[in-house]
Amino acid sequence: GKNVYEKSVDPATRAMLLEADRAGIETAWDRFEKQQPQCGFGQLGVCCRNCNMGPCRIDPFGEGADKGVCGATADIIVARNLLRMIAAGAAAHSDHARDAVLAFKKMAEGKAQSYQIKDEAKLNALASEYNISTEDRSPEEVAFDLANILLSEFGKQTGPIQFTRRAPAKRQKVWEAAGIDPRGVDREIVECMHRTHIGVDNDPVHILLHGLRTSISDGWGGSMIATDVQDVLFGTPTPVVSESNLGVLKEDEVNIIVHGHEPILSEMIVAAAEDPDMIALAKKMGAKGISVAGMCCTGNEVLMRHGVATAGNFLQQELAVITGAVEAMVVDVQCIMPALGNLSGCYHTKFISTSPKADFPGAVRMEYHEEKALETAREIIKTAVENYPNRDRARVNIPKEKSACMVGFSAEAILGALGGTPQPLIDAIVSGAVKGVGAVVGCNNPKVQHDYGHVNLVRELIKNDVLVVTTGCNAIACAKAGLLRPEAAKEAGSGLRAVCESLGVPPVLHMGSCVDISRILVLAAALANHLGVDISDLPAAGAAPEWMSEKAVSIGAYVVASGVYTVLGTVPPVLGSSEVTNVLTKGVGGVVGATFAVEPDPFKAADLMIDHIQEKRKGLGLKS
Ligand code: NFS
Repeated sequence: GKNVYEKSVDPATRAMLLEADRAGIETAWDRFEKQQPQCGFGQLGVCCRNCNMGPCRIDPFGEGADKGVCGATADIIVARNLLRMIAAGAAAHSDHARDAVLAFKKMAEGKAQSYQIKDEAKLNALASEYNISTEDRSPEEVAFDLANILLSEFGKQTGPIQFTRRAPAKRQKVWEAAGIDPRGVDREIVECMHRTHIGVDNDPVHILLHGLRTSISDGWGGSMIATDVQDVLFGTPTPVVSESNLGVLKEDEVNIIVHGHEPILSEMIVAAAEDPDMIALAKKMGAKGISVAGMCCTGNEVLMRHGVATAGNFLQQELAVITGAVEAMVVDVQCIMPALGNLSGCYHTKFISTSPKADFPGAVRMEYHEEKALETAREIIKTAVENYPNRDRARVNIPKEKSACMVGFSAEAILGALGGTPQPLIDAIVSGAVKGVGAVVGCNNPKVQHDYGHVNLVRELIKNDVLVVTTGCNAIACAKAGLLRPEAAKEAGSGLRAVCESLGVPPVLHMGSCVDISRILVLAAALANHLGVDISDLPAAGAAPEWMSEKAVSIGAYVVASGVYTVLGTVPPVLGSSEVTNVLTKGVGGVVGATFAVEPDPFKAADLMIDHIQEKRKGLGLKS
């Protein structure tokens, strides 16, 4: 197998992988190795299990079966499978959004006392977007109306979804012309499942167009709703300084990790951890205090809003437990490895699952409901604190690595830093000091060296004066590599460096969790509208160097559907169909003005993005 150096570029990760070996503990990397060789049919996307005449698979070498029992070709099977991935990803983001809105509604009704309206200005801005009157009404009354109208976006039968109107008018026309302007969030997802049932939609292009429509209902629908409601409830992020990597775990404090995606609970955990009674209890148990750290996107949510340190990204979740210093791993939904159950059993860590939707083997269930949010959070903290005496000192091994980071760059914060208008950024782009914007996002994947693609792609972009905006596990990789510090401007080209130094910001701006890619869309729309062009005209490109989740597939689709060329670092399961591959890498450009590319080498991926940015600069009449 690979050695720890080949597995990750992150020193803390390498240290913990060595520790895992010493302790005889398996991780995702070991399980990945046991899966080798992975199924070639699956990799190409040519197996179909959508009905019980199958499973069917197409022979990629053209010698065996070239059709499934129903007659579906490789093109049909690959397209259908991709559509189901988009459906699952859009469902995950949008169902998260639904729960955020339901919590928001309960707050408005006075049924969820733990929550308040933290950003009234944003509440009012959203109300005016929806023509909800704010005059002579309490914020809660406004919030109640807003909650109901946001909830209706999910079940709408005819469009438009209101937030899609935030896209430039030209973009909306593109969607209408292609017949991919979404009608309702749930409707599009349900239709994916219907179309991919045996004997329904069997035209690959027609299937893929519905994939774009569904993904738009995620990016400009579900994800955007999640971001905005969470901002109203918990505050819109503003720049804040924090720390990242496993070194944020404390030798002498109760360590609680919040992992998953929904800030609805993690916000309460962060609040409850500051309760003097809880801190007193921790001291009674022999700890110096209580320390909360984040993981994955729920970590990003509390990092962005409160500067709560992040312990790491997706592939580090098991490693956190292996430090032997985590009293509780508290999870909600998404990107949580079921392996954590067994693993926690080998340590003193309590693996606590909280979502009514997500149970795990080996987890202690402490189900969480909005009505009693803070109460449940307190119980969880108490469980963690009381677990502190069970920590086995001999097995504690916290890597020392941690890096400072400046985070909290919501679209509002970025525009604020620019003086309330995108004009200074546009000026910098026009002058060529900043060549363009690169959006780098997405997961970790043991198929590739952990964080290698993330960090190298971003470094290469900033070196070439491309301002980077980041979310998700890429943002955490950048934080750990020191790229989210204002001093990282030294690694940027001279033009970008000067711009960052004058503003005191890093060359890589952390915009949040994966649902917060909606913030990137809002920023792109602001730039395009200010210039009077479409998003597809902007000198901008996207990338997901280490993606793995179905959510990432939906994201890739809506970023392309929004007009942004996107480079994937791991190969999607579509190569079994030359038609689907051609549509994604070429044909879709004629429909939405952007395409996908696949390039595992981050240096070559950066070149592709920079070339694209230069081409768009030329289109706008800007010098290269
Ligand atoms: Ni995005 Fe966040 Fe990470 Fe990937 Fe998972 S945590 S929602 S899906 S793995 S970036």
